[in-house]
Amino acid sequence: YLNSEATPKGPFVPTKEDYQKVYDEIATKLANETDYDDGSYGPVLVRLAWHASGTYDKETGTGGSNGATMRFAPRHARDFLEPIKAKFPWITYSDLWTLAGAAAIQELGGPTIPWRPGREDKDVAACTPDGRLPDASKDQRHIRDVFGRMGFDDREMVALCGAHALGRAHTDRSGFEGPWDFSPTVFTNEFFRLLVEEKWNQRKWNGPTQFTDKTTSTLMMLPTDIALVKDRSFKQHVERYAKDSDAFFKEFSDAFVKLLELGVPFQSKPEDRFVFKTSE
Ligand code: ZEM
Repeated sequence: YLNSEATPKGPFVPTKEDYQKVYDEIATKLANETDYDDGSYGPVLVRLAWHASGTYDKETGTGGSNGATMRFAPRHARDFLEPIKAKFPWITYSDLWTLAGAAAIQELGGPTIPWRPGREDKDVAACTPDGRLPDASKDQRHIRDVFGRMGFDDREMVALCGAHALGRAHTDRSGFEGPWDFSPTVFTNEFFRLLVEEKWNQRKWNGPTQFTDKTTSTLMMLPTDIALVKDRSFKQHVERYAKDSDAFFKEFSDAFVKLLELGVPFQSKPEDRFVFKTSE
């Protein structure tokens, strides 16, 4: 064009406003596409961000969201985000997936999740071995092994598991079935309240061991969820979060921000994190 030599363009460097546009696009798509599960793709976006990040190993520094190596595994959430990646091709998958998890938490009524970019996509060789994510049929020792490997303490482990206020289990995915509470598309401390206040019986069915609430027999808990009230140290935090929603929101946010950043070699500082505006 006319002035192309006079106005050389450097590489596109996205600003906070550009990332807010990606956020807004995710929020709009979440609001428009309500014909999925309980009416929102939000929970499955949160799960994608968690799975992408939860492979981190602090000893070897491997795994974590940097790399987006999970893009080689098909997922509902991935398909939901593909058109957004097409519209904003400059964002890496690993940044997009974590941003989408943060956006989903905020859009579903949860706490603010400050977020910063800086993840790169790597090829399949960077994939971590299978088996780094937790197994729901296990107990508190397993929870401590897996989340300890990522560098979390008991308090953070319990806070993070509070994400099970959102979404449900699907027999065709994990073998487990049902939602954890009565409002699976709203981020609340209900998961903890139900763990403390409800009586949980083992469900009689052909599927894997899971628990159901005595009052309605419509909700479920995984064995790892029940482990949170069997273990004395975990239980203290469950009881605290059941009583104090503000403490849960604050401590969940801190732990989720940490989760999404595990193993990422940021150029930016923690104080440079973006706080995205939630949709009206
Ligand atoms: Zn989950 N999770 N998770 N989790 N999870 C499921 C669903 C969801 C465990 C687990 O095995 C399962 C964290 C911790 C742990 C979410 C977020 C987070 C399901 C059901 C299982 C089996 C999957 C299905 O069938 O669709 C175990 C064992 C965990 C630790 C001990 C943490 C930490 C999370 C985020 C911070 C979410 C949002 C869902 C719901 C997904 C959906 O599709 O609705």
